[in-house]
Amino acid sequence: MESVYIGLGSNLAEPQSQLRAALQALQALPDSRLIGCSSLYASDPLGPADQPRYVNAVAALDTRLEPHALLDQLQRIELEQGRQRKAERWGPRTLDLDILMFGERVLHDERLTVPHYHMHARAFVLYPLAELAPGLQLPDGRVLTELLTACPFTGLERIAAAPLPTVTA
Ligand code: A4P
Ligand code: MG
Repeated sequence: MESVYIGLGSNLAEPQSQLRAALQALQALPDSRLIGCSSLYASDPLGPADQPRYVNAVAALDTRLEPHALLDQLQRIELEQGRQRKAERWGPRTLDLDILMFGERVLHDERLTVPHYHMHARAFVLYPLAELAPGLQLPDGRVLTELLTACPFTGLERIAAAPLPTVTA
């Protein structure tokens, strides 16, 4: 089993319900075990400002799936929850599931960049991630505590407790 962190985001069609439904879908993934989820956070949109605020969280999953097989599963869940891919970059969406970290792996191909390319600078990723894995280190050696120091909590608001029991790494 490898330890994976998944970023969840939604700003359409009842975002909190979208995240809870996504967690149920993650719980049902083959060859995998959902370990926990952070609190839910409301966050100001990154990208076009004329869209609703997001709800974000991070989930921890242990899996025997390979990274591309996991990505296939995440994209299936996004589609099942009504995700429409539009041309506009960073536009509104019912559900976005990003692979933030996949064990110690560093991947870069046409479908997958791991660690996720902007995770190190996004408050709506780093603060929920810190609830699950406060001692986390990125494959390049940077530690989560350092990244948090450089990333203010601005625009973020904790709005609900973890929808699942959390196991701290
Ligand atoms: N892809 C590459 N690496 C990965 C990865 N590690 N995990 C590819 C998941 N997918 C990965 O993604 C585009 C392509 O990225 C996929 O086909 C996959 O092969 P997408 O989900 O179709 O499109 P996207 O999410 O709009 O693109 P992008 O650039 O990944 O956007 P982000 O970085 O996900 O940002 N503001 C707030 N407050 N909260 C948010 O959650 N999210 C976004 C989207 C913008 N603003 C936000 C938030
Ligand atoms: Mg995405």
